[in-house]
Amino acid sequence: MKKRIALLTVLFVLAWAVSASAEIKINLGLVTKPGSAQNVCADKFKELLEQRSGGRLAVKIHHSASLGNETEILQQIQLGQVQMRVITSGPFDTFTPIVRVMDYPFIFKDNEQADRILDGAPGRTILKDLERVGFKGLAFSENGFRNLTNGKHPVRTADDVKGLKIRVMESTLHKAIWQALGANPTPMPWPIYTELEQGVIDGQENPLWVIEVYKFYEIQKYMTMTRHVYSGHIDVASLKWWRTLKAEDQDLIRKAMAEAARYQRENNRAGDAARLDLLKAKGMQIEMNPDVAAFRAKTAGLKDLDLFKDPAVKSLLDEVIQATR
Ligand code: EAX
Repeated sequence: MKKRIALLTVLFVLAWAVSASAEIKINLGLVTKPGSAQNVCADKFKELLEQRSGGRLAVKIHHSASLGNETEILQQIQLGQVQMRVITSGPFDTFTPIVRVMDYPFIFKDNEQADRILDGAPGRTILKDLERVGFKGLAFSENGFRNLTNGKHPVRTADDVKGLKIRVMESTLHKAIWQALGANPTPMPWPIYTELEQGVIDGQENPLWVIEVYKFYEIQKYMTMTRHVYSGHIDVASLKWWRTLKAEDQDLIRKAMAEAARYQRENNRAGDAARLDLLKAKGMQIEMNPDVAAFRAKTAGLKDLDLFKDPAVKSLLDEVIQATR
């Protein structure tokens, strides 16, 4: 026992020594807890970057919103107080509207289409645009396709959503989606377990991993496989900080994050079938074949709203709609 404590002490001291001697220290902020999709990507990034730089670059992960909520961390990144983060794309849209294209309802049929667009020219346009507002966009990892859960009643078609108080991300587009569907959308930062438990909100929408990791099966009886939005993460650095780095280090970071993002997407997708089984076993009543056409019809007009009036945003949306037909 004593030996083990001594060994642990040595390991901690070594770990500190490594990061203390690191030339570049990177604080990476997350709002999610360990085991979450964002954390899987961040952990892989840390591992790859520290290994490849021989510890010259070190990453400290601040999870569970210990640095603040989504919007607050993005502001810290703009100021260069925090260097990096992995975050769901939704809350970016109050900083720049172009991210609404990737969160547009029912735009991607499947994972392959999402990869093709986000790893291709449209994805590069989105990452580049982020520089206007102080972010260096590096890669896309993912949350996955979002599904609706609620504690009131089964939802099969869009009309069943009417009047449900649904928590949405702090995103103008996501609020508009649920308004169009006839729900009563309430924007809130993450996490939201207590609000669901206390009935402040009736439901929420998120991919399967979230419903599992955050144990929503304890407090939400009904799930509907709406897959209404493909929810990516945008993995970013502070542009202010990025410009202080040598090209060689930028390259190390860019490559490590691209690889971590690819790893995380595969990891996330590989787990989905088992997650669905688990949620069923936990007693959730799951509607596997909702009337998606009805959901689509109610949200089809969103592209004509002011949300998409910026010409660059509108033209990228049209391009992606064409490319995913
Ligand atoms: O990434 O806020 C949200 O609904 C996100 O999807 C959640 O933090 C998991």
